[in-house]
Amino acid sequence: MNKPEKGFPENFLWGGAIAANQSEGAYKEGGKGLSTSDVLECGPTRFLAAMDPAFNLDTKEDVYYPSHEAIDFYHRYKEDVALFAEMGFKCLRTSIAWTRIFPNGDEETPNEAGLKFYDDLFDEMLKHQIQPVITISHYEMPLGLVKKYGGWRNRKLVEFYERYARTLFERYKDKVKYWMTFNEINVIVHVPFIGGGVIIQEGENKKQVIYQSVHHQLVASALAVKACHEIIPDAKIGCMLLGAPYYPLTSKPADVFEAMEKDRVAYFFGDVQARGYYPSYIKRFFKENNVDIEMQPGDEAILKAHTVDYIGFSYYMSLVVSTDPENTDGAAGNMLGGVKNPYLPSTDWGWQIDPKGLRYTLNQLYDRYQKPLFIVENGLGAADVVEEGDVINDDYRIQYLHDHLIEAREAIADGVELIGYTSWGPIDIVSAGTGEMKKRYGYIYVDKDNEGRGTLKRMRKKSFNWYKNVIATNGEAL
Ligand code: BGP
Repeated sequence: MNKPEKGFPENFLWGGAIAANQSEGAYKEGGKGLSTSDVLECGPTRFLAAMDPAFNLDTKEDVYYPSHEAIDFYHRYKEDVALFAEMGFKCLRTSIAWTRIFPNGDEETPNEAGLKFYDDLFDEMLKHQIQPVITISHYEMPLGLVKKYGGWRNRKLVEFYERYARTLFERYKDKVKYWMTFNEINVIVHVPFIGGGVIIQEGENKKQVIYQSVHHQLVASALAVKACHEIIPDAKIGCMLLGAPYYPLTSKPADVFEAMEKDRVAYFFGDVQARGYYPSYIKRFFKENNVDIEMQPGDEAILKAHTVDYIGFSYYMSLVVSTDPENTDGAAGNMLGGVKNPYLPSTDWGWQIDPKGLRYTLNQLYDRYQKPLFIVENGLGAADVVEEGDVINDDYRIQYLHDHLIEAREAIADGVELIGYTSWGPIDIVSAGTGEMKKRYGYIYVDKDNEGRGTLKRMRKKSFNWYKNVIATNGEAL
């Protein structure tokens, strides 16, 4: 790859990232089955609610579920893809809704209407020279697999996922050359229902259930890598980690060590997916927490043989850890949490803004794995105001993205091999964490509110032309 001293490589994959459950809507159309995201309500506690052993897996009447219509991308994708093309996108990251392809998850044959939808979507992107970058499972899975099998705690899921992945590779082999197996795979440790359709029951050893489910996902991911390499030899398939580095609050050795331990909770996944084996530190952790992973003969060989081609990751913020029990000054943080960093500002949703942390993360990941990196999510969730004449002056978003891209450029100059950047939610979509529409990331505004009211009209924000110019100049305009 051509690496200019201070700039972005040629063929850098500029674009944006969305997910099926947060954008498509049409939750029952084309034979789609219900997914785990279809039973999540709107509100700040929706992830917490899904941690309750008594969590209701059926939709209730008179309740608003944000995924059911979302921004109606299912019907409006042509208009939206044209807007992405106008910005000059080289790629669009989205996910496939598992439930459009296998409505309950355990069918033998796929649903043709679902397959056809993505054929049409990918054709539309390719018509505009936009490469699809596809996540196989982004925070959703068939609800049928949760009800009947208990989600990823069940080994059967490996087989169902492999069938699903193989179906996708066979069908889209000529159209999709960039894949990722599981979105933010490490999230299962923090919110098991979101990451793996797992509900922990009273009295269960939570860590045992979670890491057994994790093992199943890691094997499934490796089998998907294998299948992808067999079926689409010219494709690249990566993992996808939630990247939020931990800093120690003080230079107290205990704090420094704790920050390393916290980082390892996420690195564990990358370590297995990129290096191909369970790292030594996790074995001690398992022992001390009475976790005993049941493996099948051959699992270790599968993990070893089928490592990922690149590391995809999201980056929104850094986090801070303190071993001082008196320090309860918490900061919000995309499911992970920590204490407040006195040196950083926060977004309206309490996420700490740290552009330098992106350069730090890129260097850490590259030092650790020596594989190409792909920033597949980054962005600012903010409440935008529509001014007269449909004008949206989102200078704060431009600032956030600008500052992060400057640090990405620095990381490239540090020697990091970075293949692309897809900012999160280039068009406003449903928030994963809260289900809100008010928490907007887009260059394109969508007229819809938290209660589901609005015309769904699309409007260009100030950041639209800004990003267009960044792409047109391959980052020179920053
Ligand atoms: C990541 C998820 C996305 C996403 C983003 C922003 O964790 O992969 O699906 O939505 O975070 O989070 P939120 O939507 O909660 O602001």
